[in-house]
Amino acid sequence: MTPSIDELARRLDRAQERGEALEQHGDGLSLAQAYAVQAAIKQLRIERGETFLGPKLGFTSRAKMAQMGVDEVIVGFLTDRMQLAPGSTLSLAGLVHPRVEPELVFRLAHDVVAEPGEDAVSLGRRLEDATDAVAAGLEVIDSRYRNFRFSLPDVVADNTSACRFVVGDWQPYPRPMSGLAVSMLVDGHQVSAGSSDAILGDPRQVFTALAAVALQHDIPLPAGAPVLAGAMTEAVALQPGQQASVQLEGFAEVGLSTR
Ligand code: OOG
Ligand code: MG
Repeated sequence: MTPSIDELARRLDRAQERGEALEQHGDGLSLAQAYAVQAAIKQLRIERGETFLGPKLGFTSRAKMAQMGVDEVIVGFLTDRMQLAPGSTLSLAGLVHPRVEPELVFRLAHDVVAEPGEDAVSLGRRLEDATDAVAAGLEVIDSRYRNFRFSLPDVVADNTSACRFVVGDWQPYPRPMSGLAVSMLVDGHQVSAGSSDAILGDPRQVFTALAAVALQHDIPLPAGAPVLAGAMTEAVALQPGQQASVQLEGFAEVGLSTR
């Protein structure tokens, strides 16, 4: 028998809490069911006292799509417990196989609610108009599936591998965001490099991309939300005792340590 949405949510939630790897669900799950599982996990976390902050996008760059063999933009959720201050030390105990990746983070100044019948272009424009700040950031992702392998519905159900994130200094938005060089360093050595244009050809495209998924899967877009735009390079495995940081042209370096 196929497990219910609630049962899948409980299993994935437990795996996220304990850092356990599960078998993939494979083709048994539709994308709509996967977003329902993700929403049920969000509800469980809210019931435990976490605060929903905002959405994160995944697979907005070719580097990430190629690394993971997936080719559609996905959206997950961020909570206060996932956020770490810049320069924090993250214990990798209790994580399955964490990886780090460089992110752009936009901030919504006010709630954005879709009008009845509104399309993604219009909602995307309103999302960009609502954005008052942008920062460099990094995300620690950790798939709860064995060997970091999954189908598109699998990874959506697992909250798009979301685990922890760090946001650097905010700068006012609008500001030019196209063609900014980015590199990720681990212990001072460059481990990946790219450009902000890795995000959908131009990072401003994330607003329409987010709007499209938000309209289809009922994703809330609240005031103050940090919006992770999706990694600009492939992700790199993290080990205890490392220092990882992101250098984005025009922004202060932002990083974390592991233990
Ligand atoms: C899914 C997470 C994707 C991004 O920035 O593309 C993501 C994964 O790679 O496991 O967060
Ligand atoms: Mg990411």
